[in-house]
Amino acid sequence: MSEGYPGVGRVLVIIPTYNESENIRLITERVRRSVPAVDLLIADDNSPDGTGAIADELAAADPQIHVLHRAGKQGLGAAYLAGFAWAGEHAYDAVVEMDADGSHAPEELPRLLDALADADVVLGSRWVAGGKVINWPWHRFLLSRGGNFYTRVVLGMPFHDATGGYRAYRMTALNKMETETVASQGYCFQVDLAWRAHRHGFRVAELPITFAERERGASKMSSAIVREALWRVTVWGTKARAASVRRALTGRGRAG
Ligand SMILES: Nc1nc2c(ncn2[C@@H]2O[C@H](COP(=O)(O)OP(=O)(O)O)[C@@H](O)[C@H]2O)c(=O)[nH]1
Ligand SMILES: [Mg+2]
Repeated sequence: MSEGYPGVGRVLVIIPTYNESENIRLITERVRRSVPAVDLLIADDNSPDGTGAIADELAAADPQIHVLHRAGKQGLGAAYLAGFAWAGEHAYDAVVEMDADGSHAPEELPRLLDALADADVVLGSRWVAGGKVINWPWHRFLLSRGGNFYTRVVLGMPFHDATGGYRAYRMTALNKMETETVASQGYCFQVDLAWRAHRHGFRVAELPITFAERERGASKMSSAIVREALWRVTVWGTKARAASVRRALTGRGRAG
């Protein structure tokens, strides 16, 4: 068990994995080297390539590495929810979301955690000044820029990167987000949590990050994941608009 990070407390970095056998060793090593004070939880969905067994090996050799074995591929959202619950049971003060494939640089983690000292949620952002994406094909670039633009307009959130997956949350904030009602499975999960943080009025800091496309293993991005995000964001936006019209008609202010 680690001592904790100054101004934040005990931190658990959660890394969801599905077929990341070529990446899992390097990413855990980089996290441990960058921020020795944090603990790690690998949430593996019974990867056919044996990622779970490698994770067990890593955990056996290091008391700050833990593994959550899940029955099968159930999506990124479900893996993170299970990880959050594990963090709650083990009395962590904050959790970090990080991909296994090296896209999120562990070397940037101290900056995210420093920002969390004065925030409830920190979003690593590719699309603010200073943010970067390395090695992305044009269709991924368009999808992310387009998706974030649509999300900003439809939900009226001020964030520039609501779909990003490099984040830190205080457990106190996460516990208020009613995560038991989160149904989003794919990357829409990230938008869902940003939307909840926004509506709760939490202190959300958006920090520039450099996102590097994976060099090993395959992306799990699919058209089903994009479709899920599109319809859910549209439904949330429509509901929010209907609610504000109702408030206007009944003569009550936003606070009422
Ligand atoms: N446990 C679990 N992890 C997943 C699942 N889908 C994706 N991941 C992990 O989530 C992270 C991001 O996925 P990735 O395929 O790199 O997506 P991309 O970066 O958008 O292309 C990686 O660490 C994946 O292994 C899933 O269904 N279950
Ligand atoms: Mg990736």
